[in-house]
Amino acid sequence: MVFRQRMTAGLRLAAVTVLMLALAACNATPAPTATPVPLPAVAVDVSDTALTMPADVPAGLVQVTVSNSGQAPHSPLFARLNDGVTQEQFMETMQTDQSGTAALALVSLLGGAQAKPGASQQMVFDFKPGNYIAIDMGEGGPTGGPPLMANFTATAGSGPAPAAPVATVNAELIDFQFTLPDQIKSGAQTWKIENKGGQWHEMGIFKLNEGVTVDDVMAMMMSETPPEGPPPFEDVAFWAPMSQGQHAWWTVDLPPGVYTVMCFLPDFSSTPPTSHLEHGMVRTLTVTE
Ligand SMILES: [Cu+2]
Repeated sequence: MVFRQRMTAGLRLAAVTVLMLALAACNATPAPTATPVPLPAVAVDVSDTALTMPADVPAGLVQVTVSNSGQAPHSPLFARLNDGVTQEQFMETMQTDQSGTAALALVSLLGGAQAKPGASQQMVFDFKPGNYIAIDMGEGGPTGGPPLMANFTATAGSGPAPAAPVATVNAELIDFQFTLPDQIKSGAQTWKIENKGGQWHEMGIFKLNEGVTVDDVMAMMMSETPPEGPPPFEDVAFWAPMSQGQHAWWTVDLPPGVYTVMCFLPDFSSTPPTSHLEHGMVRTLTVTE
């Protein structure tokens, strides 16, 4: 009797051991997961004389890499033409309308990152189907001839949608403030930029020289007379104007330091238009090791 009980207990133990081993084996095998859909990639090349990119891009989330092969910094701005607006109409309006407000009414601006000479920038846009322009006012602007432009069309596909990038920094643009963390880590960070305001906004990111304050920079920017000597800050990064309701992701790599973020765009609701900077659209950002 005692022997039988022992044997039964032994069998039970064996059964439990087998079951545990089986469970362990199950845990060791990764559960099947859906293969992540990679973001479609679009390459944009900008030089001092041309802006080239594919004429057709997928609608939805698209990773855009802007590479600058020129000698000057370039900031291609991506814009969706409102439904029914042609590129010719937009160009004509831009040339005839000095203030720029009529041309602006024809498009939604998605922004875009400035690429320094020989460098590239990565961003992710969420393209609604439609017709777009990429326009660079940089060296081709007021002093250097006509702006550089490319047209493209975003068409919806039938495949599964890629997942949105995971942001490590959230940047919200409102009238007239930046909502940003006080501190971020150095190295490549994915910023999600959202314009939650009622006006257009941009981000100029400047690294302050040792001992320079935001007030010093503000005084310099507001000054009527151009300052003498080199500026007390470094123009590190720039995100081009973005219309209200738009969002995008941008991979920004900032070295440690103290930065100021500013928006210089005009507020067309005031007469004469005052800059968003004058409305207080300035923010200090510290980048730590
Ligand atoms: Cu602004």
